[in-house]
Parts: sequence; structure tokens; C-alpha cells
Amino acid sequence: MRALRATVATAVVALVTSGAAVAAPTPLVGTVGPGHTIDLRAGGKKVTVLKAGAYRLVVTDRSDDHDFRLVGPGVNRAVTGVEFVGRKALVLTLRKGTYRFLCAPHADEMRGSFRVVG
Ligand SMILES: [Cu+2]
Repeated sequence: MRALRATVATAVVALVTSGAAVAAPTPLVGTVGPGHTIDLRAGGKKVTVLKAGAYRLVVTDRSDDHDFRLVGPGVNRAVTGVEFVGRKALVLTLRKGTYRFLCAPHADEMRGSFRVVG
């Protein structure tokens, strides 16, 4: 009986662990170009506030004139380069604070921001 209990407990732990491992990060969709436009959406809506946590960012870069840069707590990177055209994906952990996304060569007009709350 004791052995059976131990087996059941192990099975429960294994289930919980694998459940956490397969939980997918929330998808974020970034788009830059082909004109002087840049945006970031979640579930089709423009992102203004997000909860801290893991996200999978997919950026579609439609022009070799623009890049997509993300700057904020723990992040400062060009997800796509200026010359790059196509799609790039990365998983990131967003922390509490303000993040900006922008096209570096045209940052005056091609930019946006969102807040991450705890
Ligand atoms: Cu640009």
C-alpha cells in the first residue's frame, strides 16, 4: 500500500511538471514595413499593457529599409536588421517597466511603446 501511494504521488508530480514545461509563451506579433509603419499586436490588438512573463515574439519585416528593435528592462536588441526581409521569432521574458519598439533609422516616426505590469 505504501508503495502504491508513492507511485501515485510520483505520477502527479510528473504530470504537473510536464504541464508547466509545455505551457506555450503568449504570442506577440510585430510587423515593420513595407512603408513607414511599425506595430506590435497580441491577439490582433495593439499592445499597450502586458503582464510580466514569457512571450514568443514573431516579427515580420517587410522591407530592407527598416529594422525592428525592442528596448526595455533586460532587452536591447534588433530582432530584425535593416537589410533583413522575412520573419524572425524569439522567446523573451518581459519584466515590469516600459518597453519601446522602433525602427532605428526612422525612430522619430516609426516607434511605439507598451507597459509591462507585475
Ligand atoms: Cu525604418
